[in-house]
Order: sequence, then structure tokens, then C-alpha cells
Amino acid sequence: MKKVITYGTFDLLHVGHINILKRAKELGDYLIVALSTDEFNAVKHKSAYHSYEDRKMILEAIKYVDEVIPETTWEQKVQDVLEHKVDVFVIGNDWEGEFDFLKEYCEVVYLPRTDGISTTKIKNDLNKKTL
Ligand code: C2G
Repeated sequence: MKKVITYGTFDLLHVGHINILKRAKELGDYLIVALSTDEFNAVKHKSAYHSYEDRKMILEAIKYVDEVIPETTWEQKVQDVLEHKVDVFVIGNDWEGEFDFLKEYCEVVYLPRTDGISTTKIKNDLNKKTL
């Protein structure tokens, strides 16, 4: 079984998230999503609208996702890859090159982001509508 892992906050789920999850799953047979906890989001200077528990439930409902684990630190990726026997690490190319250190442990794939959508854009557009 070829195992794939990806990481992220996945707040206010949108087609950009679905596209990366779909393409990540196509690279193997089993997709693990390491989901940023609310505390780790603070470390990333992000605040998610949905709680970790809600974002986890939403991701678990997606047919491409086989398992959701918490992402609590920047440093856990090597341990995750080893512990979960991951074959492929996938993330959007906004992170291009940032995780090349994982090439010692697994394949590293940066996939093109989906243009025109982001959680930030959703928040901004909604704010404009309510002004
Ligand atoms: N994404 C995408 N296209 C978009 C928006 C997001 O392909 N229009 C991808 C991102 O590249 C990432 C995933 O969707 O691979 C999740 O995006 P975020 O929730 O913004 O994740 P991020 O905060 O970048 O977290 O340790 C890694 C970090 O936790 C990554």
C-alpha cells in the first residue's frame, strides 16, 4: 500500500483544498492529512474559523482522505513519515523547496496551487459584502 501524507489548516474548505487532496490521493492508495491544530495555527500566525475538531470531521468526510492526524509542530514531519511508513509527501507549490529535507525519507511532490481561491480571499470577499 502506497501511503501519501499532506499537511495544512484546511479552514473554510474550498476547491483548492479538494484539488490538492484529490491529486495527493492519486499518487498512492492511502492519504493521511496532518491537520494543523488551533495551537499550531497560532504558531503559523493563522486563526482558523473552524475548530480543529470541526476541520477534522470535515476532512474525514472527504472520500480522498483516509486518516487525519494532528499537526502540532514544524518539526514532526520526519517522525510522521517514519512512523506512518509514508512513501510520498505532497504539498502545494507555495511551499516549493521548503520540505526537500524529506527527500531522504520519501518522495517529495509540490503540486500547483489552484488559482483564484484561498481561505483569505473568501474572508475578504465576505467582509466586502457585509460592508
Ligand atoms: N492549496 C492549494 N490551492 C489553493 C489553496 C491551498 O493547492 N488555492 C493547498 C496548499 O498549497 C496546501 C493545502 O492546500 O498544500 C492546505 O492549504 P492551507 O490550509 O493554507 O495550508 P498551510 O497553512 O499552507 O499549511 O506544515 C505545513 C503547513 O501546515 C501547511
